[in-house]
Amino acid sequence: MAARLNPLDLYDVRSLLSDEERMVQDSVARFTDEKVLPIIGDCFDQGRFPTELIPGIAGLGLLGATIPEQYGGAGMSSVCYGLICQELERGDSGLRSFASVQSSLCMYPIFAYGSEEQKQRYLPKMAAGQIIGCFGLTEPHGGSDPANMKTVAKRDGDDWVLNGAKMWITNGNLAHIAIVWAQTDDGIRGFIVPTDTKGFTAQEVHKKMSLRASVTSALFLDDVRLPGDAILPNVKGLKGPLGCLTQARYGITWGPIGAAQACLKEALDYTAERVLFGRSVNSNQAVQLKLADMARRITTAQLLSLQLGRLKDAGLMQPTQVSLAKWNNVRMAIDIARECRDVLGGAGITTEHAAIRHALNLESVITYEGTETVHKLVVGRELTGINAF
Ligand code: TGC
Ligand code: FAD
Repeated sequence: MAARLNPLDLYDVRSLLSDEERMVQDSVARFTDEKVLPIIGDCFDQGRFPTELIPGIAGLGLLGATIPEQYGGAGMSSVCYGLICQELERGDSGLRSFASVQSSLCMYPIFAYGSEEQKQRYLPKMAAGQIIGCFGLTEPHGGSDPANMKTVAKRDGDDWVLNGAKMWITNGNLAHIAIVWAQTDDGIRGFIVPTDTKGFTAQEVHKKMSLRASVTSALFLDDVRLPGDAILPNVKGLKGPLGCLTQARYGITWGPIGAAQACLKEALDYTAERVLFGRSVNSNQAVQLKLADMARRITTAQLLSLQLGRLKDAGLMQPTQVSLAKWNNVRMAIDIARECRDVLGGAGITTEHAAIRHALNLESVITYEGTETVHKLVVGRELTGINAF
């Protein structure tokens, strides 16, 4: 008889990974199993980001994983970075968010657009988790259209003076530095803003029903005065922040695979144990159809992200391909998390089980880094050549 397939990896996508990629996946998976899963339900209940996990995350090289070793990074491939996101998000989207923001939205712009002095000064400490960053692009009047930015940076002698507000900023109240995007006479530019600078305030967003184990903040910049060398010198225009988003969105295509796997595993275990009408719940056709559909969608997402990662490592990945995968994979995961919640019945409504936590978290994931609609329209623009935004 043929060996049984792994229900969370029906096509043995793991066999397509290199030894190094498998090793990275295993070490992050262990971290999630041993350090994250025992506490994360309580963190979500309490609305608390587990800062005590930061040294462990940094110790495994998960912050700036793809940044070269000369700047303190781990010099890993994009596929390794994707697997890191997948295994962290199997624990909770909040942890993957923390790593995405630090790595793709803060370390990446310093690495890609910063001066040598900025790279030396910030990147090693960020990789070690000693300096935490946040990324301020979205503004209160509308995040989907960042070109309509109101935050301004004006020259005053050698200094820059920043005024404006940013909204929904992950890590805002944890951060030592903020990468802030602002309009200048020369178009949109990026600035490294130490969060203890006079005039800078971060205010945590409360009453969240999603990403409760993550810090989300509003940022206010009121005559924030920065030295001339706080600007990221090597990029101008919207392509600066959008280039960072491409990195982060790539990782986000992998993360929700982990969330969906966690939910499917929980549903498989629960429906095997629970007996109704004289038989286990998983022996009903209606339930098996749901479980089979989840496995189908997870498999498709795994293959999509792996090929995207291979394209990225070959220097061939296009932003439209990232949009398609972010749309597909987050939609896959939120549908699965909701369906698993249903299959758990009443038990599914508490955070004793993971499904509702993942489903609620994915409400943010489907909105941030470009809403699902934005990504569909990016694909539509590619197909038709018509900008429908
Ligand atoms: P468009 O005219 O298309 O482009 C302007 C310039 O940017 C270039 N570009 C890109 N570069 C790199 N990567 C991409 N994905 C790029 N997309 C565009 C483009 O080539 C052009 O360059 P140039 O040299 O010609 O000037 O700009 P648009 O205004 O038409 O863009 C439209 C749209 C809707 C796609 C864009 O504005 C968009 O993506 N909106 C969504 C905004 C968004 O995703 N915000 C996310 C904020 S950060 C966040 O949510 C973090 S959550 C993190 C967590 O907790 O995990
Ligand atoms: P809007 O842009 O106002 O959109 C409202 C609705 O209109 C959406 O459904 C959208 O799809 C739709 N819409 C917009 N344009 C069109 C169109 N042309 N056609 C059809 N429909 C359209 N931002 C950061 O900069 N840094 C962060 O660290 C960060 N972290 C976040 C963390 C969380 C938990 C959340 C929820 C958000 C975070 N964001 C962050 C912001 C996020 O990127 C924005 O919420 C997102 O880009 C959408 O912007 P908005 O909320 O202003 O919605």
